[in-house]
Amino acid sequence: MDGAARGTAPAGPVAVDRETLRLALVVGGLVLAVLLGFGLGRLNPPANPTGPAAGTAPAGGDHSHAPGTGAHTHDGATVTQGGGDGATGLSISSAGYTLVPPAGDLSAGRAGELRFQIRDDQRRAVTRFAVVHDKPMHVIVVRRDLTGYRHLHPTMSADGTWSVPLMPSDPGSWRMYADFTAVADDGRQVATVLGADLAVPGGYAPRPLPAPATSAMVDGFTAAYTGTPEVGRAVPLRFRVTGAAGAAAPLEPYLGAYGHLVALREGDLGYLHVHPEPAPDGDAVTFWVTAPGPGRYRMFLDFQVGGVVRTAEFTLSVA
Ligand SMILES: [Cu+2]
Repeated sequence: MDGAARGTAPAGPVAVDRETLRLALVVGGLVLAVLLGFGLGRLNPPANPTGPAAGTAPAGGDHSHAPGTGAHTHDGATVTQGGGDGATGLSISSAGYTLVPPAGDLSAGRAGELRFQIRDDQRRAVTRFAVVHDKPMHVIVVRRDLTGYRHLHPTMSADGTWSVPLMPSDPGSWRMYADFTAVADDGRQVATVLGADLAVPGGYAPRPLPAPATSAMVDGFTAAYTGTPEVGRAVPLRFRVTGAAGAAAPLEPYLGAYGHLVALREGDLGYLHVHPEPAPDGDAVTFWVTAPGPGRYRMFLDFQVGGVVRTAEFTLSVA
């Protein structure tokens, strides 16, 4: 079930009619899809029902694809996009859609605005997007040394121009990813991740990637995971978050999932996005991760505790 069964509703400029979306999901029997639908690269629960996720996968062992669907095969459906090994976001143009990058008016330490359009293959600005994970557009911004990660939700004006406030912390070459599902004239939905560089003028002093680690502190919380990602094979990573004195900090749903995990590859900044299994397992949340290739990655886990969203960052080395 790809295509029509994505579990998403077309959205206009003001985009989010959540009741309609919810109803559409229920009617489609795809309530779980919204938990899995946003931005799946090859970091997916295995579609193979014999896999260890079978017991907890959505009905049919399926999941929906939405922004971020990479070169990716299951259930006989293939979506071709990305860099050929499963990483996405490497191209400014893919699947008939082009990211028209912003005018370069971003400055380090100064409040600015990121603006862009998505154009179709006839160079028209796209104005119809499906709401996936509560939003019609997800934007990730990161400096090329993998610092300064931000996950943003821009708003669209009637002419299809997306904008969101952005204040880059430091000068340098930054990368933006637009992760969305466009709705074509004929209603077809195309999930894509497009990427573009953003220049922030000034001296660029890249920071080295921190050493690999399986735990990370943020605002007094510790996020830690078990599991060892492998190339080309889905492996479960089980994340737990603890607060002061090591007490479990229950994760709360955020944008329709118990966490959002983005991995960016050192060297080409290939983009992977995965969502966890729909239900937590005790105090752990499981993400099925398939590393597209060997190398080092920076993983960013957005999680919500106590109504506040935080991001834990981990360097991962895949042999
Ligand atoms: Cu988002």
